[in-house]
Amino acid sequence: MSKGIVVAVVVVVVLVVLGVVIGGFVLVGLPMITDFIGGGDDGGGGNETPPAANKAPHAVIEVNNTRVRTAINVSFDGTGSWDTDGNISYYIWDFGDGSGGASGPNAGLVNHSYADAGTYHVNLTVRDDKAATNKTSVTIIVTTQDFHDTFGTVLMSRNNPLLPSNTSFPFEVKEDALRANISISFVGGDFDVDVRIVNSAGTLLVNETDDSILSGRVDLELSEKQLSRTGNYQIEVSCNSGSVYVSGSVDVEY
Ligand SMILES: [Ca+2]
Repeated sequence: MSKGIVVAVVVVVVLVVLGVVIGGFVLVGLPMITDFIGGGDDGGGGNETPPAANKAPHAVIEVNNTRVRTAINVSFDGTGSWDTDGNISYYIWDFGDGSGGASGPNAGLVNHSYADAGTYHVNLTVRDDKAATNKTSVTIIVTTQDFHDTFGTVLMSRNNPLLPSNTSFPFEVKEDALRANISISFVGGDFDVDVRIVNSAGTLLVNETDDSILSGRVDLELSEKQLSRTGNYQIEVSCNSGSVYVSGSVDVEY
């Protein structure tokens, strides 16, 4: 074959292949086009591909503290909520205390404080851009400082026989106490003191020593478990050496 014939054959082959490919597209494309047009004519044939159904969003709450005092702001963050096929367009908060709540497209991050102690169920409903919703909740325990007392200053001494070498301060624990914070301050020379806390059955809960010079301080926290027994607890302070002034405070939270 001459070069001219070879080129001609190649061109023909290419054109045939192209024709098949284009024809294929046309063949494949045509039914879709006719179907589309036909769908309009007959008012909705059974062969239509329905629009993808909207997927519901997913509500998420993050909170900075699930146990707070009354009047302390809690930060509620719903901005971690998500929607796989759209976006969160609206947030609705119910703080569970009968307040008006909070809502709006920008209410993803809100603060709220509680006036009264109690257990509150906070609900967040999120709405996506196609009006589908989802709800989640979190429980907040609000406590109040139900008992507060201070001890007057007592001078204790191991050296002076006219002064006591130990003293004790009582405080009452009622049912459902959540936490107690006890703070005891010492002012003296070179002293050594012991602090013991015993419950109403006489069981020792805490034993701390402070052997500071001039001033010292012992801060103690009793847990809900340590406060499970009701009645009069004692803070017992004894002076092992030197002389020292003792004062302090107790807060029991419920
Ligand atoms: Ca969606």
